Amino acid sequence: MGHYKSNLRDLQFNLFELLKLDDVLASGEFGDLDHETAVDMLRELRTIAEGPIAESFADSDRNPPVFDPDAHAVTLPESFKKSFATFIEGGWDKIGVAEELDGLPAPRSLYWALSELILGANPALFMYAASAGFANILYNNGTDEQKKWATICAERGWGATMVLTEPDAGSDVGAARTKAVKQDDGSWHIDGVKRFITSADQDMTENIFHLVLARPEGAKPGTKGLSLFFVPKYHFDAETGEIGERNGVFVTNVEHKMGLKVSATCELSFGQHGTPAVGWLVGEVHNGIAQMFHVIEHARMMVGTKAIATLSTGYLNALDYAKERVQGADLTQMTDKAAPRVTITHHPDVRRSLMTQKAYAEGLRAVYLYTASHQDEVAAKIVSGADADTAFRVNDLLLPVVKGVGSERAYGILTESLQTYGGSGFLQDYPVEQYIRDSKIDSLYEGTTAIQAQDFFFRKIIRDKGQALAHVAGQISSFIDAEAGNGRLKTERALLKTALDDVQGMAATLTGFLMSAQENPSELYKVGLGSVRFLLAVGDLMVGWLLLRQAEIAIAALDGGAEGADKPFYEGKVAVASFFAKNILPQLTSTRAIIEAIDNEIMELDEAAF
Ligand code: ST9
Ligand code: FAD
Repeated sequence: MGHYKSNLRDLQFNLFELLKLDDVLASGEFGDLDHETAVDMLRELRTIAEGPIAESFADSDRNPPVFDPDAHAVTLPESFKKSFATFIEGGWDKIGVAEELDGLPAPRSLYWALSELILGANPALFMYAASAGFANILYNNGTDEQKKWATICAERGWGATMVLTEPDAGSDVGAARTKAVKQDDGSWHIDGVKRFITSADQDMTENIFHLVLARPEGAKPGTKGLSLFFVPKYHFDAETGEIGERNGVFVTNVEHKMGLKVSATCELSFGQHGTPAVGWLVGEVHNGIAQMFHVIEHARMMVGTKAIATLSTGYLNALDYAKERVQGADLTQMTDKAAPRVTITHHPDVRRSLMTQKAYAEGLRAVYLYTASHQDEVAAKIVSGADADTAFRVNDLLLPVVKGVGSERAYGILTESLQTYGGSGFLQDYPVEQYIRDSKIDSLYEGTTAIQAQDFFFRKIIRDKGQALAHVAGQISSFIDAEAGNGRLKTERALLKTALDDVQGMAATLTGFLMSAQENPSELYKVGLGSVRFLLAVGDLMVGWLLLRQAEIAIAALDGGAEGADKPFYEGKVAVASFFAKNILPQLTSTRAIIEAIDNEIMELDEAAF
């Protein structure tokens, strides 16, 4: 048995019972794709995710990629290449991709549910295999000629990267110095050094194409002066795809990392080794940052889902261990030294911990799938009554929640999964220590949590004039008012109401700081001091709400006579929602008080006093 434990039952519950995927499929928007096919896909992918895809997870951590500085080449472990081949040979990389690229369009909720299985089993594999998705973005943004290239890239399964970061341009992408110089033939020469580039070299595909942000000579400073370039590792015949000369883009270093080791993180040099790095302006328009955000939005969703997938398998592994591990007597018999020893699931603190893990793993899964449902017009209408414009805004609003909250909570709660094992959790005999190392990156790349929190408040709430937030808050209010749960969720709905009031209070306080900043600019610091807490609080509100909606469905199913394996599944849904409402949501009241009392003392403090 491999390390990966999926939760197919919960994925199906979310898709079909909570998010009405059958109605979405019945709309005809996704051709012949029907319930049976969707379930078959989930089952089939689960089987290979838990089997051959998960198989190389530990081996490729212990035997990470090898860099040859003379050849500028990265060699991946054989075990990993085998897992990768299984995925590609099954055609799984083409799901969710446009038909023009030989893909299979699918509802985004189904696409992300399938993705969770890979992201939980072997996340780096998903990233190496994302090239058809990258090609799709090139196709959508490219000229007619570039659309042709995109089909070649997808057809031949070339690797792909997103290239923004430089030593002095991390969060501040607009500080990038890599430049682009136009050539007489319409191409561009890219000149500079990028760092931390995921998948920038590997030995699994015949070519790699890089989507690179660079500044054309004379362009303005900041992100708006950046343009997006298509830079292949090898030149190729634009008709046949046949590989030609080596282009002047070379990997010049591979980082040694805490985790996610099989995902090669590379320094990538353009035009530094005597051969020009030739690139082509995507779409022949200078609109690089907006174009790159098409990739970034997808990647942020991917990172959040990766974190949540890892938390889920961490929890399920810990749960299995807890059911087997015998240690100590029942607390009520603690004074009886001869009392029978029990499995640790009998201990209240272990139960508290397991229920916390379950709540975040299942609640955050619901959050990412609810978000995904707003990535399709037809699904959004069914799920929340949102029109196309609102759906777009809600997806935008929730992306930093999926990414920022998903990554922070997963990393934090995975330490509970490790704790469940006692000292054994610290050993490499179990997967949780690797889960923790591999998931730390999720709060860092694709915009750190601080950046997500600022994006959430300034862009997704203030610039949006609160429209998307009001839509989601309206959904939560309707649930609170609707007597959900057949009389059995009254306390929980009251707790949810308090949490909603608290979050709305926090939003009002932060907005107040922003308004006061017009008179006194230092008031803006208070927004920066409160924004991450606010983002996490909204995440808790969303988790609490969606768990309670699930509980409502579960109560109806139990009342309808659910039996067999369904019975404990639904009972667990009711219990976890109630636990979260009673144990986590009340904490938002103190977060609100903290935000209301924010002052600028630490901003005024001399650095020397830190
Ligand atoms: C990285 C990669 O870390 C890690 C893993 C890689 C794995 C690869 C595989 C992933 C799979 C993905 C494949 C794709 C497949 C697709 C499949 C499809 C079928 N939303 O606020 P301003 C834009 S990579 C949208 O003034 P500053 C917008 O155009 C490195 N757009 O920003 C805006 O103009 P306007 C990741 C947004 O102050 C313009 O930017 N690095 C958004 O100039 C300027 O906005 C980072 O993430 C948004 N939320 O710059 C950097 N925000 O306003 C983090 C901005 O007119 N830093 N735009 O609309 C930031 O995000 C900064 O906030 C900043 C600030 C750079 C944007
Ligand atoms: P910094 O920006 O220096 O941040 C340092 C600290 O300061 C952080 O805590 C941050 O939150 C905080 N901070 C910075 N600015 C602000 C601000 N304005 N307000 C509040 N706090 C702030 N990049 C790519 O282009 N392509 C890739 O494929 C890619 N893959 C990566 C893979 C790995 C393993 C790693 C480690 C990084 C990768 N990156 C990639 C880069 C990644 O996106 C950046 O590391 C990330 O955006 C943060 O930038 P930085 O490391 O320079 O940190």
